[in-house]
Amino acid sequence: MSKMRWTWLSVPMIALLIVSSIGCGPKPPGRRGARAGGGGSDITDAALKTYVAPGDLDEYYLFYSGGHSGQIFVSGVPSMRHICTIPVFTPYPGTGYGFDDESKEMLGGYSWGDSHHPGFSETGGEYDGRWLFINDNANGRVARIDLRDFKTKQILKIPNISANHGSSFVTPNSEYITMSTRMSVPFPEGTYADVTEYAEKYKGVVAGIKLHPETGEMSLGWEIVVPPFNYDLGDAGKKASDGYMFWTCYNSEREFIEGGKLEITASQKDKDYILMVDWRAAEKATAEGKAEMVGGAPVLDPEKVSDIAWFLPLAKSPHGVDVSPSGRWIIGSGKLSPTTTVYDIEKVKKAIAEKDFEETIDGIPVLTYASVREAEIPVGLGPLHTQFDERGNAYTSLFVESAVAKWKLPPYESGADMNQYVVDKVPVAYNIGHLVTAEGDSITPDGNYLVALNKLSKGRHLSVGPSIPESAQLIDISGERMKVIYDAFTEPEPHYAVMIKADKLDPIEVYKKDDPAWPKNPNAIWAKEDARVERRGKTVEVWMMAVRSFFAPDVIRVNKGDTVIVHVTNTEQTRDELHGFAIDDYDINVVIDPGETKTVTFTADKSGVFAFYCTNFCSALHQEMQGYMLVKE
Ligand code: RUQ
Ligand code: CUA
Repeated sequence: MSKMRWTWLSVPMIALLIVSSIGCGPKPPGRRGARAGGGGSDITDAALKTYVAPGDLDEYYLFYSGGHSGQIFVSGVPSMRHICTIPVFTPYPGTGYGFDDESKEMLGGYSWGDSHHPGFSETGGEYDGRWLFINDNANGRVARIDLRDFKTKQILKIPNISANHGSSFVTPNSEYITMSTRMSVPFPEGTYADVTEYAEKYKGVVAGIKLHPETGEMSLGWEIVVPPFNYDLGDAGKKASDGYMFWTCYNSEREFIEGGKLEITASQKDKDYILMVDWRAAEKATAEGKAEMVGGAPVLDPEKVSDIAWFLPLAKSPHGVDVSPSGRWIIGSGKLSPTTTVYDIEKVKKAIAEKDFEETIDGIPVLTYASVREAEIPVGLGPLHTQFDERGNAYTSLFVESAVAKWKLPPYESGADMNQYVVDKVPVAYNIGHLVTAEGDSITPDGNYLVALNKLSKGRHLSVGPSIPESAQLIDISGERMKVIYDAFTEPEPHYAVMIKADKLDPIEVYKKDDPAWPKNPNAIWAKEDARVERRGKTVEVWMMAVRSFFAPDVIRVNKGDTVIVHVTNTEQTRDELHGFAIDDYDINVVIDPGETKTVTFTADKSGVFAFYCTNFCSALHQEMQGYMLVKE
């Protein structure tokens, strides 16, 4: 059977074919044999649950971080089909991102980023479908994507943050997103101090990035200088814990011994911490002028300003910290411990009120572990991250065990054997990092799908040589037992992902002419008569129109050494009628969506005749959509 013929087969027929293919019947030709590690799934059931027929749409959008690709990948769930890539921190010729003046400026001279944790804007603790935020672990940045047009609109870089990992977690009404230092460096930023002075001169910083309630515009709210630990994962409190932000941290040994291997030196003590910040208190202290300006940022010092930050002791070398949908339970996972710790925010508040502290580190009180801990859950080996459903279950990824553990949130019977609360486990292929449930960071998760973001795919796909994609597995969590139902692959390398109901997003189809929702571009032209070339001294400015299937003007005459500014407007108002504007040998590649205007500025530094053309196949006469730039010596 050819691949083509699958398209007209109905779902029951496919199911029948698959059923007949297991057991005695032959396998569908062209498919390789099944591999091990599928989690014991029923193939027919899996096929029915994940098959989205041609023309049908998925139930959820899944936004994967793209890791060191710097991008975001968008897929549909349950089909797991890749739909598009949203370029964020890295130029992307496919959409012309990083080639026009505006996006080039936004990239700030960096050619990559390391995107780890996407987070949706929220209203009342629910995903509101307005914006998506994502951190850059490499260059201390965070970005905002507008979900009306799936485009990156802002990249914010702030001072004093080194390797922004514990980001971008969003508070329940999108007041703030988090940023934090993963690798402590001398403070303030730019100071030189040898690693032998690590304990005293190096510092971590955590920050609250304020969001404009209408536009989502990000700006620095405040920073807090914290001990030189490594601040890792974060989460924002909600409901019972609204008003707090949490970050795990490792290397509370506060040392960096040259040649000493951090993996060993940072695991000497048996406990590290979760840093908890009261962001309303930090906001108030900053407004009252208690912050000092350091490197251009308002920085609060817990040695001088009290009641803004606390430490919760946690099993050593922790990774994930996750807040349950009710906000009451804070889950911390120490990757070297076989248990996950549940804290009760009510007990935390009581311990703060009673000053029930073990000690104080650099002005930050450490709450007494026994007073704030609710339970330790024996989930298994190498717990990293936890997600939730709406039925009181938590799902923790186990890196070492290569599995997902499902367990019950409190209440627990006193004195009970905690093993009974770990109710199911499913193996994943292989070595899971993050995991995500549908709307899993909101106050009302959906509890039907979970995606395991695995670190190693080890050949569960056609071989592509040694540079291997990443694997993601779709898991059905609607029943008692979890079932792996689909394997998908992405470019390197998703860390976290977030999943939102498809009907919460309503992206535009074109930029409508005169739509007040979008800022008017003063260089837009909508008629051929307005197309023109103007020269001012050594600058040549072009107002160009692109429409099926020509450019106006189609000849640009310049002299070698001129500065050339081209504003291209795609005047189409029809969905999917994109045009491109590329100039041969000039490394120019602009893509203009219907109704959009983009500007590109360059120096005509090579003389000769250079063709320009449309890169996006737009009509039967797409090949004819071309012109010339003449550069006179
Ligand atoms: S990380 S595998 Cu979020 Cu960067 Cu946990
Ligand atoms: Cu316009 Cu191809």
